[in-house]
Amino acid sequence: MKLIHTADWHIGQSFYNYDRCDEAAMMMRSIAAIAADERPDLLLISGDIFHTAMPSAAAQRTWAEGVLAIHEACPTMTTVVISGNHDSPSRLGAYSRLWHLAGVHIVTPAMAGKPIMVGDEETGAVVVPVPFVPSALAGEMISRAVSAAREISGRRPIILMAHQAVEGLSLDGHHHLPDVAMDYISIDSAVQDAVDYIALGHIHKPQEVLAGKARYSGSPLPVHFDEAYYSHGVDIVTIDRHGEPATVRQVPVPLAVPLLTVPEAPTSLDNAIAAMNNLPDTTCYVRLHIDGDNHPLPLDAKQQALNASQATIDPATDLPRKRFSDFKVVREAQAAQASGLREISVSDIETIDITEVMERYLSRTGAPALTADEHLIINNILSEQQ
Ligand SMILES: [Mn+2]
Repeated sequence: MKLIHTADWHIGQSFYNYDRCDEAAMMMRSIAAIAADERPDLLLISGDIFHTAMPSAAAQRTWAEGVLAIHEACPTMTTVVISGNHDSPSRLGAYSRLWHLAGVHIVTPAMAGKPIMVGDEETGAVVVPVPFVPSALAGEMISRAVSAAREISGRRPIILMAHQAVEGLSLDGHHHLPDVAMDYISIDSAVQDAVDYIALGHIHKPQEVLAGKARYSGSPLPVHFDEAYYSHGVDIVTIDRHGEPATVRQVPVPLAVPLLTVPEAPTSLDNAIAAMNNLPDTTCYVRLHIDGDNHPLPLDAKQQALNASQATIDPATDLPRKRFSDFKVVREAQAAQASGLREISVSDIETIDITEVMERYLSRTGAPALTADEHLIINNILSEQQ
C-alpha cells in the first residue's frame, strides 16, 4: 500500500493583496506529476484545502481543476479529503457526491466516522477520515471511528486522518497567533496500537510525532514568511502490511515565488530597501528586516518600500517582480520586556485586563510599549467608564 500524504494547501490565500491562485495551481501540477511517477493507491489531503471559509470563484476553480488533473495523472488512485479549521465544511462538501465520480471522497463533520475501504484484503487499506472538530470532541470521535474500522479491517492496515494539534509536536516554524496557546489533543494508546499510520494536518512544518506512528506532512507551500526557511513537499508513505511500521520519504514541491526576508541581519530602512533592489530580477515576495532598536521606522516607511517595489513592475503581468509585503522589525530591548507576558488561550482573551491586551498588541506590532503617563490616562478613562 502506497500513499501520498499532504495537507494545508490553503488555496485562495491573498498574500498582502497578491493573489496566490497561480502558485496553488503550480503546486497542484507538481503533485499531479508526483502521482504520475509514484502511482500510489491513495492520496490523503488532511484538511485546510482553502485558506478561508468563503473561497473566491477563482480559488474554487483552481481547486477543482487541480484535483481533477491529479486524478487524471493516476486514475486508479483513491483520494480522501477532510475539512480543516480554515475550511467551511458545508462549502467544501457541497459537491461531494459529484466528486465521488472522480474517486474523490470529501469528508466533513456531517459524514465523519465512516471508514473507507480501499482495495482487497491482501493489498488494500482502511482509511479513517476524521475532519477538524473542536479539540474537546476530537478524542472521542477518533476513538469511535477507529473502533468502527477495526471491525471491518481484517488484515488491512488502518490509516487515520486528522486535522489537529497532537501533544508532543513542535511549533517551531509554524506561523500561528502569537501569545495564543494551541488546543492540543492526546491520542490514546488504544488508538495508537490499532492504527498503522496517522496522516495529520494543521501544523505546516513537516515532522513526526508519537514515535513515528503519526506525521505532519506540512504544507506544500509556505503560507507565511516564518514558514519559508525549511523544505516543503508531500510525503510518500509505504505500508507493507498491518502491524508493520510505515516508511516515509518526502518529495519536495518546487516553490514558484519565494518568500524572502532581506537582508539577513536587521538594519535601517534605506539599507533594507537597497537589499531588495539588489535581489536577482525574478519574482519574489519581500519582507524587509529592520533593526527597530537603532533604526525606528519613519512614518512613511511603507510608502517608501512600496515605491521601490512598484519600480520593478513586470509589463507581462503588470505586477511588481519584487513584491514588498511587510516589515520584520526586531526590537530586542523591547522583546526582553515582553517576554514576561504569560501564554494565554483564546478564552483567556475575554477575561484579561484591557491594558494587557493593549500591551500584547503593541509588543506584537513592534510599537513602543506604553509609558507610565499613558498607563495613567488609560486607567483614568477605564475608571470613568465603570
Ligand atoms: Mn493550515
